[in-house]
Amino acid sequence: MSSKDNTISFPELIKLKRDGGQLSEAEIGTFVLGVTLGAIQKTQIGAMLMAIWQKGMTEEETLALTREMMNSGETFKWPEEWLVVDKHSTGGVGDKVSLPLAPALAACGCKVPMISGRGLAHTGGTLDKLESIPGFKVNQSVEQVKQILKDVGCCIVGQTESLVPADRVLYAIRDATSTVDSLPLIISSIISKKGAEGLSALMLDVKFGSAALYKDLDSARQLAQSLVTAGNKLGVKTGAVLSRMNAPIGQTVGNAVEVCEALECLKGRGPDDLKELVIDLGGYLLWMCGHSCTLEAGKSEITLKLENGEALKKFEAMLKAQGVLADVAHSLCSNESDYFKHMKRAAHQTELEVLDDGAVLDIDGLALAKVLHKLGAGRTKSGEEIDYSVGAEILVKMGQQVQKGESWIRIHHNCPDLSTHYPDLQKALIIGSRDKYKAVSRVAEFIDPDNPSMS
Ligand code: IUR
Repeated sequence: MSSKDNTISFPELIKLKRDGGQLSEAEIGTFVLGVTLGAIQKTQIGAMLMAIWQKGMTEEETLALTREMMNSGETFKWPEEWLVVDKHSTGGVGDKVSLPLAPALAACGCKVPMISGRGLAHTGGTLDKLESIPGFKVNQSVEQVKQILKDVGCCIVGQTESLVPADRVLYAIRDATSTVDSLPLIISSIISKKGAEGLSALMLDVKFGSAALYKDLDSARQLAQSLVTAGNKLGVKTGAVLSRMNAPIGQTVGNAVEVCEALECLKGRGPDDLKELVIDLGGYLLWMCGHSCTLEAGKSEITLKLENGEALKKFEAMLKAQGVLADVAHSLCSNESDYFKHMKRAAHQTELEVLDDGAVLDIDGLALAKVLHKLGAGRTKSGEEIDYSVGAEILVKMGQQVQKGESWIRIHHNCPDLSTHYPDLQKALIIGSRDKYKAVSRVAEFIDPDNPSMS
C-alpha cells in the first residue's frame, strides 16, 4: 500500500494524531489494514502508537479502531439459537476462575468459546495452568472449537492465527515501545478479540489493587466503564465487575496447584472467595444473555451446577475433547488423591512459619508471585518455558488469628535451597491486631451494560 492508494499517506496520518487531531473512520481503517497486510513499516506503527498514547483517542476513534481490528481477520459465526458467552479478566494472582466458570456455564446450556492468554510478568495465565494437565492442547483450529462447542459446550483455547491478526502485530509493538498502558489501545485490543468471538454476552473482571494493573478503584472503574461502553456499542452485551486484587484468589498460586483448587471448586468445595467470583461472574452472564430472568436466579443456577457435579462433568468432557486421555481426565475429576499422580509434583515442599502472633490482615499477592516467578512458575518474555510444578499453598485465611511458629505457607519448589527467598516470602504475610481486620468481598462493584456510568 502506498500513498497513491489512499488520500492520505502513513506519515501524514501519524502527523495528524501527533498534533492532536482526530482520525476519521476511513483513516483508522487505512492504518489497521496497513498493519494487517504488513504494508506499513514497524517504525511507522510504533510512531502512531506513541502518538495515540500521548494524545489519546475520542470515543468514536476508539470504537472505529476496535471495529477495524475486530474485522482484520476471521470472525466466529454461530447457530442463531446458541447463547454464546465469555469473560475476560485483566489479570491477577491466583486467578483460576475460568477453569470452573466455563464448564459451569456450559452446564447451564450456554456455549463458551473461551480464548485465554498465557501468563506474563507476575500474572498467571489460564493456558499455562491447563497445560499442567498432561495431554491438554490449547491450540485448536476454528473447526475444532466449533466441534467442541457442539459436543461439550465449552473450550479454553489459545488465540487462533486467523482471529484479529492486527492485534498480534500491534500488541508486540506496544510491548516494545512502552505503549501498552493506553486506554484506547487496551480497549481496542481486548474488545476487538471478544467481538470477533461472536458473543451474545461478555463479562469483564477488571481488577484493582496492589497486585493488579490498576492500583486504585477509580482508575479501574474508568477502564471498566470504557470497556463496557465499547463492547455494547460494538453489539456485544457487555458488563463488568470491579474486583479486589491484593491477596491471591483462593489459597493457591502457581500452575498445577491452581488446577487442584479449581477441581475442588468444581466439586462444590474449595475457597469461598473463588466460589464467590465464579458465581457472581457466571450469574451476571446468565442474566445478561437472557438465560436467567434475574441476577439472583443466574447466581443460583451456577451454584447448583458447582454443587451437583454437572459443571465437573463438563470439565471432564472438555479435558477429553482437548486431548487429555479419558482415564486421566476421569481420575482427576473423581479422586483428589490422584491430582499429583497425573500432574508433576515439585521435588520439595517447604513450610514457612509465622514470625509473630496476630491476625492475618492481608497477603501480598504481588510479593508472593514475584518469588514464585523466580522459582520458575512464571515467564519474563513470551515463549519462555515455565515449571508447572512450582507454586504455593497458603495455609491461613484472611482474618485468622495465628501464632508464632505456626506454618502459614507451603512452597512447592525444585531448587534445593529456598532460604534466600525467605525474607521476601515473609514480607507477603501482613500480620496485625484483630481490630484492624475488616472482611471485604472480592467483588466491589458491578458496571451495568445499559448504564455503565451509573454503577
Ligand atoms: N489483554 C489484552 O488482550 N490486551 C491488552 O491490551 C491488555 C491485556 I493491557
